[in-house]
Amino acid sequence: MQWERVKEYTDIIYERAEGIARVTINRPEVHNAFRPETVAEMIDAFQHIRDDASTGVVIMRGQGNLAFCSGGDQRVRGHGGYVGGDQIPRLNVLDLQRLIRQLPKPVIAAVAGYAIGGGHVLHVCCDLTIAAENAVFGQTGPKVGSFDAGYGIALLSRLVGQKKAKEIWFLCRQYNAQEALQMGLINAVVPLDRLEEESIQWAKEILEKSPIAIRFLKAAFNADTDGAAGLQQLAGDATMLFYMTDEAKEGKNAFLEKRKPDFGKFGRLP
Ligand code: 2NE
Repeated sequence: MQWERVKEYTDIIYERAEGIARVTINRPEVHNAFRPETVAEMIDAFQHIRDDASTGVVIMRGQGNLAFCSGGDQRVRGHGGYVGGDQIPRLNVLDLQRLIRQLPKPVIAAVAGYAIGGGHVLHVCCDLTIAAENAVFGQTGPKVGSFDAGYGIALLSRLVGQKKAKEIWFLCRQYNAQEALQMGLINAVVPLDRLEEESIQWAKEILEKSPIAIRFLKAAFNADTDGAAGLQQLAGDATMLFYMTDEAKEGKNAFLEKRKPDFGKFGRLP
């Protein structure tokens, strides 16, 4: 793969090749913990990916082999949130979680090393997770005085069931890749040196499929779990398709031409 840098950032690397976008958290000195600026850059990259018609699948990963992401950077955790250069306390990773969920393209987490704390929730928010044999999964919130009671609870419970999700949060244990696979937390485990290749293979298999079918399926999974926001996503996709029909165009054209719309010419399907 010839990865092309799409945009230059400080804390992340955003590349693309052959219909695949690759977003890498690039802070290996802190096991790829995120600060507000890291998250702002991720949001910018994912917004670009959303509008980029040439991209169909995203691979998200951490720099190096030791960590996918170790959650919020505890060095910049302040009073009421994580504090960046603008001195505003933020939990902007929650915005990123929603963006990953709402992106009309699958996001694959490629996990080498630790996916811990807020980094664990990020992989939970991704559509698929492929782990290297050295991957370690877990939540640390109650140990470090934090928690993510949104997707960190709702989605995790859907994946592994409430008893296991409570164990993960209440005991803050670490789980290896095989344990994660057994509990339905991830999709596959591969040797570390095959993680990249395997993630690309999964992405390519998705890229062979109908983009609109994949888009609707992702929205439907979200509609099942995300309440009105999930329904809105599915409904928005339905509107997008409806706008492509002659029937919808007749409504718009009639308004602009100041005439009564003739919807009678469109048949009604069973
Ligand atoms: C991940 C873990 C278990 C790895 O342990 P180990 O022993 O392999 O590495 P070590 O030495 O702890 O980490 C290497 C370097 O990375 C830094 C460490 O301080 C260390 O730096 P130096 O001492 O070499 O200078 N580092 C690692 N994680 C960091 C972090 N999150 N913030 C800042 N520096 C970090 C072990 O490193 C670990 O337990 N890390 C902390 C995991 C954690 O508690 N994350 C925050 C959870 S809360 C959260 O993410 C959150 C939320 O709950 C709600 C909303 C938003 C975020």
